[in-house]
Amino acid sequence: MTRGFYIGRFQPFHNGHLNMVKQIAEDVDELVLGIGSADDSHTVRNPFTAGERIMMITKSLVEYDLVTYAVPIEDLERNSVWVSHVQSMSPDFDIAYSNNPLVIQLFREAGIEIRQSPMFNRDVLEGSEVRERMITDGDWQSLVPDAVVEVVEEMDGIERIQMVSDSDSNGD
Ligand code: NMN
Repeated sequence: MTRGFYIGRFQPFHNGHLNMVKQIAEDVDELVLGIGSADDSHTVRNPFTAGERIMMITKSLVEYDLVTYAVPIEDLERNSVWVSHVQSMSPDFDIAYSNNPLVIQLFREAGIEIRQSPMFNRDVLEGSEVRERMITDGDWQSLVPDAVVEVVEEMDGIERIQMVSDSDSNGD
């Protein structure tokens, strides 16, 4: 039995993430999705709460034959203890997945196997692209699973991200 750990901010969970989960599913029996920066929300970079991101992930993955766990991971001031913090919040895992250079470095130093994929770069680009389209009334819906459209609409997410973008104090 192999369990993976895929860490990301998932702001929002989009088709690049979904493709990544499908790719990781070929390696593992179970997958933990670590919801990074879980304590942040209501900013342009992190508009959605951990709970809202859990809904997006759970509803997007319900149709797939993979056991998944969504675990919120708050940010810490100390990078040196972040991997221990992750381990203290997550079910045990064998392989971590990320393309974030800091995340890769921290897991490597902790002696945990870390795999990256060229697709992760696309993820980062798509996350900011999805948020930009949400702010400018563009077509963000085609970049995310249908379940995410439903969750964002249910919580008036577009109104929120446009409001925090207007207030212009939290941009990245
Ligand atoms: O690759 P992304 O989508 O940015 O996700 C990585 C996540 O891991 C982010 O939420 C980031 O804040 C988090 N992280 C936190 C620490 C810390 O709290 N010291 C260190 C490395 C990564």
